[in-house]
Amino acid sequence: MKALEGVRILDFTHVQSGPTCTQLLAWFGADVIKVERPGVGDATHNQLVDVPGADSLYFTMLNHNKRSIELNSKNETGKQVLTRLVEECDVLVENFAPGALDRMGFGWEAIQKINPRMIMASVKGFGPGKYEDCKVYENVAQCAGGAASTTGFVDGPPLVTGAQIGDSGTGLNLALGIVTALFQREKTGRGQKVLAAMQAGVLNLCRVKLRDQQRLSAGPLTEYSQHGEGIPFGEAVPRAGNDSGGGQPGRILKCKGWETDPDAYTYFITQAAAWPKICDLIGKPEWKEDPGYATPPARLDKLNEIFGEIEKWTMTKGKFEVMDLCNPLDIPVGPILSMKEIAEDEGLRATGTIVEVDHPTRGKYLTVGNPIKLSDSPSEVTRSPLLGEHTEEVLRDVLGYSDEEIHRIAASGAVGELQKAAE
Ligand code: CAO
Repeated sequence: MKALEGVRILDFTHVQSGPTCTQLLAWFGADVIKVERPGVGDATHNQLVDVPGADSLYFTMLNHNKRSIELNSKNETGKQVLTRLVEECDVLVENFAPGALDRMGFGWEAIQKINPRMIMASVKGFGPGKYEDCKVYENVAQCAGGAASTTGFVDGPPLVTGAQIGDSGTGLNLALGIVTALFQREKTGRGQKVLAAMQAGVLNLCRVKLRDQQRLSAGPLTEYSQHGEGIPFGEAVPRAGNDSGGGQPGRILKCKGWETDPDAYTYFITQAAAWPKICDLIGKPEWKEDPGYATPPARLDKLNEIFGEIEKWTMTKGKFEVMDLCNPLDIPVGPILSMKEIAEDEGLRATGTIVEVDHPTRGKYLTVGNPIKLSDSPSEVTRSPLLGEHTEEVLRDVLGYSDEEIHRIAASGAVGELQKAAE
């Protein structure tokens, strides 16, 4: 028994943000039926292809545990099939460009008429307002949500981050919105509309920067390295390099081998409680009592000097050695792990955070597993579907069409070639 067993999702998502959400719901046991345009499908099937003729990793890594049905939602017969799907499903999830669903004839009003219990969940770039009609991709959301202006170094341009906070981050928000709406439906019997805007999702993750924006009016942000460096603050929160976001100063420091290994670095936090042990470890015991260094406020204008001294020590050690030496002393540090190291990490495989999946056309590949572990709802990762692999199965088993009706639907051009499903 899985947590969301019995919940049926009409998955109209594509690219990354929406598919992240429905993949998560599938991992929790929902029956996710991905609707794809006949012969075309989600654009990511053919993006960043590494194995010619096979679905790309971009597609496979976002669409595990789902079924795929090819359906032309603009064809009259296709609309009838889609109407039946709306009747049979609990949730419709979509991340089309604004207005696309209305143009298909399946906007919120229409959906409610067909199935008042249906939850209609959407990812959009922006919420209601002046940008609501815009198409949006990950990096646009990172820029519009405040992440880019606060990422990077104070003397450099804004930067986007490799973590897909706009797409995958918003997919997580949408999944929470959906299960919350399902919970409420238990009491009201009604569906509702769920909206997760990417700009709002990114801003939500950048709340500490909105905090700092307001603190600026009370004076300089003393925990930012630029304060100790004598660089004045402007009107907006500046980029803070690798400073930690909280009140415990931290930096990325070089470790042994940094000259040739781009990831031979560690994150090092000078947590106040660990200060005496840090002083002993790096050979600066005199800093424990020296009033210029003994308290956190006294250290704020000397962070460059302090981290310079700590780095002299970390440069004599490997990044894992730093961890081994600091952890027993409760000094918070973290090695900078490369994707290669993460891919090879046995611990991550043991917990199912990274899993190996077999695929009929591309063979074995690695993917991320469910990052959320439920003790009573195991989630194993099964391969992504081929385009239209389950068209016939869904028409027959979910919608109850007879063989004759299925052939009539196929002849109308509403679905892809049926023999594909039979192969
Ligand atoms: N049958 C028939 N038509 C279909 C179909 C189907 N099964 N599935 C999709 N379509 C049609 C849509 O109806 C739409 O047609 P119209 O423009 O005529 O209404 C068309 O395909 C294209 O949809 P789209 O505009 O959503 O796709 P796009 O590639 O042009 O834009 C994106 C992609 C992501 C920019 C846009 O969908 C968007 O802004 N989405 C919301 C924000 C979002 O999720 N962004 C993150 C994406 S991940 O990086």
